[in-house]
Amino acid sequence: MDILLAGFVQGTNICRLYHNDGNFSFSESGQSFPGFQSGSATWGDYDNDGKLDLLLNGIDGTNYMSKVFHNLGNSFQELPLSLPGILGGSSWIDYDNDGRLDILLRGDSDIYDPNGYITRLYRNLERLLRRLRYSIAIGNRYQPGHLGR
Ligand SMILES: [Ca+2]
Ligand SMILES: [Ca+2]
Repeated sequence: MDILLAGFVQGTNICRLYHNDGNFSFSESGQSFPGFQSGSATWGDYDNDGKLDLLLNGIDGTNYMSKVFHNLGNSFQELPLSLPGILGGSSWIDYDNDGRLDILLRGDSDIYDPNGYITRLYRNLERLLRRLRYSIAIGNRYQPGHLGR
């Protein structure tokens, strides 16, 4: 099993994938991912090709981000999605049980906006991730009118 290591290390945000070489030895894979902190990294095979893809969210130092990286086997390719960047957590979940992993984002999308705390579900339509027409409000920061963001 390999290791993904992310966070704030010696003044720098990192996100590094280490390959398990066996015998308790790991080597850096050389894969390039944006460094981030205050977020999450979750593996899931959204396109059911047998290779785990990567969902990242957090802050890269100045910007909030949420990104999906498609596993091509020997490399990863960022999908051209426009997911809102958030501080908080994200996860793969097949909420509609259609065999395709969907995305749940929950966290703060704008620290200066009192309505910035969001929970959104994105449905996986084949290779397209489409935001559902509703948001789920959680926590104390929910405000009416938040729906549809
Ligand atoms: Ca995959
Ligand atoms: Ca699904």
